[in-house]
Amino acid sequence: MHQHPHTSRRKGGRLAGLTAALAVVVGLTTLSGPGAHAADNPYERGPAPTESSIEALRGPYAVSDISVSSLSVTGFGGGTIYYPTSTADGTFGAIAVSPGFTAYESSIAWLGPRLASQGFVVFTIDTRTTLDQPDSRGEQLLAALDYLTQRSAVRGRVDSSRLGVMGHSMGGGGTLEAAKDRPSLQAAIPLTPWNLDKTWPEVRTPTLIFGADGDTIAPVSSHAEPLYTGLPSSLDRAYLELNGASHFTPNSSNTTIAKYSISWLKRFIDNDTRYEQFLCPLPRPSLTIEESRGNCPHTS
Ligand code: 9J3
Ligand code: ZN
Repeated sequence: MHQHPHTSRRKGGRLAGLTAALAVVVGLTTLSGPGAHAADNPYERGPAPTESSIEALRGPYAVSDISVSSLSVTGFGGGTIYYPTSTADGTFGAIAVSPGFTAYESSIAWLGPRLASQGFVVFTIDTRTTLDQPDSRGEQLLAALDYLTQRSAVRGRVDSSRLGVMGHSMGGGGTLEAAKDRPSLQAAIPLTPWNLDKTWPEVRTPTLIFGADGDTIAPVSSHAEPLYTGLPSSLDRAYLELNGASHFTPNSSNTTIAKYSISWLKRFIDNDTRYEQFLCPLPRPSLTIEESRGNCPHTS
């Protein structure tokens, strides 16, 4: 329980009251700006969000990047680490992102700076071969997270207890595999996922699945929707079906994917309930959302 100075004050005189009030003002001033931390949530990063701040092309943090050669790692194909440049806010939660079948890191690269600028370390990866299947992509996402937290140049900036996974198509199928294999993951976001396995009762990681109404490669009726239904009904889970979208919509900058992904990652990796307003109640069908499902309020 967090106690504010004024709640613990007893009978102090007028001067004591003023001193306490001044201390509060000085404290607030010191903590203002993008580095503001709420005393009640040590994982909160950045200013209070608005609809426009989660839709913006860039968030409040300037971003740097490091290229990781496939020759310097094992278990995945290398990639690019995007991270907030400043060290003033301490560590950040982190995610790894996998591309789909036959595709390269470049196909999901837009998520790197878009998510990192909101206060995450984001590792967009290549797989060992572009033909790797979902179970392999899941293992590679976990190998990338292990590299990020244990060996990368930015390991000191990452909170290794607050990690998540994302991926497109077979990389989205791999996202579920990674969550199944490592229940300590705090968030999972499959994008127009493809996986032949529709049963996921083992998953304990809050999962947001994006489908695309016009997907003919991984139709929602045989992939995204049964994958969502295959998650435990007791899990914090959501399904958002993009309107007027295709299998490849997640391969370019997309504000609907970005705003709900940022909200999900903030809510579950940072425990940041300031973002709950964008997730619950569920977004209603609109020009951008064909259908939405999920539990509200969240339970974790
Ligand atoms: O990663 C994907 O785009 C999966 C869709 C696919 O090509 O499946 C065919 C086997
Ligand atoms: Zn549907």
